[in-house]
Amino acid sequence: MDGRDLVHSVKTVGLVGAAQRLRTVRAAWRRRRADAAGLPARGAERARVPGQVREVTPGPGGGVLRFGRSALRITVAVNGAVFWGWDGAGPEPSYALAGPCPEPDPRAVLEPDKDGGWRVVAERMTVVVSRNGAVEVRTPGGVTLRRDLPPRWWEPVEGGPARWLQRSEVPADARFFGLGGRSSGPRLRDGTYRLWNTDQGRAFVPGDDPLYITMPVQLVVADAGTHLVFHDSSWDGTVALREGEEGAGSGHDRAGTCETRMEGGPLRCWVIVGSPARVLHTWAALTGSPALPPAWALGHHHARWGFGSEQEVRRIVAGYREHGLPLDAVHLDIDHLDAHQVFTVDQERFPKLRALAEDLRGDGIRLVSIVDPAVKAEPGNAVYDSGTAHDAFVRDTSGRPVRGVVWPGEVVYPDFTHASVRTWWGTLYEERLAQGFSGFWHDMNEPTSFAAFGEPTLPRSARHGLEGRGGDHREAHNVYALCMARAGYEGLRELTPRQRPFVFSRSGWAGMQRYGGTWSGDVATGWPGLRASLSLVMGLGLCGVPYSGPDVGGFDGSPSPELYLRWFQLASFLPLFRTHASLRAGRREPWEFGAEVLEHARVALVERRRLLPYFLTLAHLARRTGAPYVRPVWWGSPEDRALRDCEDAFLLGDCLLVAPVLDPGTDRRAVQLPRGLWYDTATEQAYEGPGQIVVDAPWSRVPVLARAGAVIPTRGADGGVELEVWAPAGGRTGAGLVVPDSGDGWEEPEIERYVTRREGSRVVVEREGGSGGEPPRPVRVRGLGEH
Ligand code: NBV
Repeated sequence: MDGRDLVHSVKTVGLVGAAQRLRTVRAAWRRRRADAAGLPARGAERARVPGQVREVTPGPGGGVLRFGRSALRITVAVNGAVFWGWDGAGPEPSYALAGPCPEPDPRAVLEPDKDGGWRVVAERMTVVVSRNGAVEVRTPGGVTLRRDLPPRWWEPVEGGPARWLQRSEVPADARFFGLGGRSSGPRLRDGTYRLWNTDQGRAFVPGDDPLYITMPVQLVVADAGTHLVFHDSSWDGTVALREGEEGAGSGHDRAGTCETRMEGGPLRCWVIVGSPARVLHTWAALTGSPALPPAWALGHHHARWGFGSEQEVRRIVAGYREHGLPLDAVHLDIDHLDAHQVFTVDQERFPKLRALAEDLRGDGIRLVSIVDPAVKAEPGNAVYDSGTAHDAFVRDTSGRPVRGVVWPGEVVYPDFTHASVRTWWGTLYEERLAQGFSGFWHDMNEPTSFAAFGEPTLPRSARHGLEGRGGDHREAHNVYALCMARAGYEGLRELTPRQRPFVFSRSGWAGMQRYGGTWSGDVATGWPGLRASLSLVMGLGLCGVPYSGPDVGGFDGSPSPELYLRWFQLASFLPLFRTHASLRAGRREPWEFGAEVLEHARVALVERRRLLPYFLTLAHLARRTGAPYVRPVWWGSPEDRALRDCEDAFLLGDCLLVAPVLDPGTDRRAVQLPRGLWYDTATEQAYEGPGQIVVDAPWSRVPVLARAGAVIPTRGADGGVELEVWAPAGGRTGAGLVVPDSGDGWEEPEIERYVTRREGSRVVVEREGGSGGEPPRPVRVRGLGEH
C-alpha cells in the first residue's frame, strides 16, 4: 500500500476520524430524542380476541363473518390464492401486490360447517372458520395444512396501533422456508426470526438475524402439501418457528408451530396451496413477475470497494483479459463519487469516466454504479438542493428533515414512499447513464444510518408519506428499499425505454422482484459464510426473488485459495455471479491465489459463459412462471423427506443439479438425488434416483448432474445457441425449452420446445411445432456411453 492508497483507505474504509465518530454519537442522541418526543409510550393496553361468530354475510369468493369483537373477511381470488383479513382489513393498500387485488372466484362460496363454524370451498383448498375464529386451511382431500388459532390483539387504551399475535399449527412433518434472506437456512430451524431489515454493521455469519431483507413470507412443506403464507404488514415483528415431531410408534404427533407477532398493521394474510411450482406461479401473479435482467447481467461481475482511480479499473480489467478470464461487468463502489455523494463523480480520480465506460463497452464489459439513498445535507450539493425543492426528504414530527450519518457525513433521506419523490429520484439516474453506466447497485438502503448506539436506522417516529396515507418509520422502514428500487427501475424505464433496467438492491421486501434482484451483502469470509450465501439465494427464491447471488470470497477477510475457489465455483451456478474486492478484503483476483486456482476459476468462468443461454432461458421462465432459477432439490417431489432435509445442493432449472463444495478438505461428497436417471456431467456416469450417491469433487470442479432427457441450451464456439442433450433413459423421453435472447431489449423471443427420445442406441431430438421436426440448432448428445 503506497501513501496515496493509505490516504484513500482512510477516506473510504476507515470512514472516520474523530469528526465522523462524533457525528454518529450525535445522530444516536438525535434519534433517541426524536422518538421520545414523537412516539408516546404505549401506556396501558387492552387485550382482545374475536369472540363468538354472530352473523355471516356471504359475498363474492367468500364473505364476511362478524364475531363479538372483530370481523373476518375471506376472499378466494381467481388465481386460487385465498385472502383473509381481520377487523375489516381488505387486501389493499399493499406494497407487496403488483396491482389491484385479483378478482374473487365466483365459484367459492361461504357455507355452514359443523359445530357452528363456516367454510369456503375452493378448487385447491378448503378454508374452515370455527365459531370462535380459528381458521384452518385444508387440502381438497380434507387434510389440514395450517391451523391459525383465534388471533389476539393488544390495543393501547389511549389509541394507536394494535399489536397482534397469530399462533398457527402445521403438520408434525412440516419444514419452514423463506422469511426473506436468512443466513441460517434454507430450512428454518426452531428459533425466532425478526422482521426488520437490518444492516448488522459488520460482516454476517450464519445465525446473525435479521439481515437486509426480511419478509413475512413462509413456504411450508409437508407430506400433505405445500403452502405459502404471507402476512401483509410491513411493521416490525417476529416469527417464532418450532418444527413438530412425529409420534414414534403409538405416541402422538406434536404439531409444528409458528407464532407471528407484529407491532402494528392489519392482521391480514394470503395463503396459496399447491405444488411448489404452482405456489410460486400464483405468488408471482399476485406480487409481480420478476424483472428480466439484460443478458450481460447473467455473466460475471466484479465489484471492488476502492478501485481508487480509472487506471486501477483498467489494470484489473486487463488482468482478467490477459489471464483469459471472461468478465462482463465491473461495479464501481462509493469511492468513485465525490466525497461519497450520490450522483457526483470524483473528477480528480475519475476524470474520464465516460471514456472508460466506452472503452470497456468496446470489450463487452458494462459498468455498474453503486447508489446509496442518503444525500449529503449541504446547500450547494445539487441533489440536496433539488430534493429540498421537491420536498423529498423524510421529516421528523416537528417538520424538520431527519438527519443521519453515512459516508458523506450528515445526510438526509428521500422519502421513497411518496410517488412524487420516486419520480424525482428516478430522473437522477440520467447523470449515471450519461457517465456510461449500464446498471445500478442499491446499497445501504435498509436504510442505514451510522449510530454510536441504538439502531443504525432512522428514528421510528420519522414521518413518511406512505402513498398519501401518512405514517411513520415503524411502518415505512421495511418497504423503504422496495420503494427505492421502484424509483430506480421506473426512472430507468422512462430514461431508457428500450432497455431492460438492471437494478439490484441490498434491502427489500415482498414484491421486490418486480424491480430487480439482490445480493448477499456483507457475508463474512469463511466457510460458514459460504454456506450462508447459498441459504440466502435459496430462501429468497422461495419468496419470489429469483435473481441473487453472493459476494465471492466474502466481505471482510482474506479467503484461503481453497475457500475462494469453492465460493467461485458455487457462484458460477447462481443467477448473480459477482466477485467482490475491497481494501479490507485483501487479494481477490483469481490470479492472486496461485496457478491451480487460476486454472480452475477459468474453467468455472468458461462454463458459466457456455451455460449463458440456459441462464437466459431460466430468466425468461422466472419472469413467466415465478419459478426461481435456483430451486431446492425437493422442488419436484416435496413429499420426499430426505430431499426436504437436503440443504447442500440445488436444482438449476429443470435440467441440472449442482452439488457445491461447502466444507474444506473435500474431494468427494454425498449427493441426494431426486427420482429419475442422472448423469455426472464430468464423467457421464449414470445414477438412478431417488437415493444418495457419492461422487468426486476434486478442486477442479464441483459435482453437477444432468437429468436424463434434458435439453440444455448452451453457447457454441461461434456464439450461437447449441443444444446439449442428455440421453433419455431407455424407453423414456425428455424435453427442454430454449428462449433465445442475448440482448437487453423487450422483444419477446419465441419459446422453442424440444422433445427427445431414445431409438435403440440413437437419441432423436425434435423441435415441437417446428417444420420437419429436426432442430434448427446444432445438437450434442451426451450420456450415451452408459446404456
Ligand atoms: O460501499 C461499500 C460497501 C460495499 O462494498 C458492500 O458491497 C456493501 O454491502 N457497503 C456495503 C458499505 C459498507 C459499510 C461497512
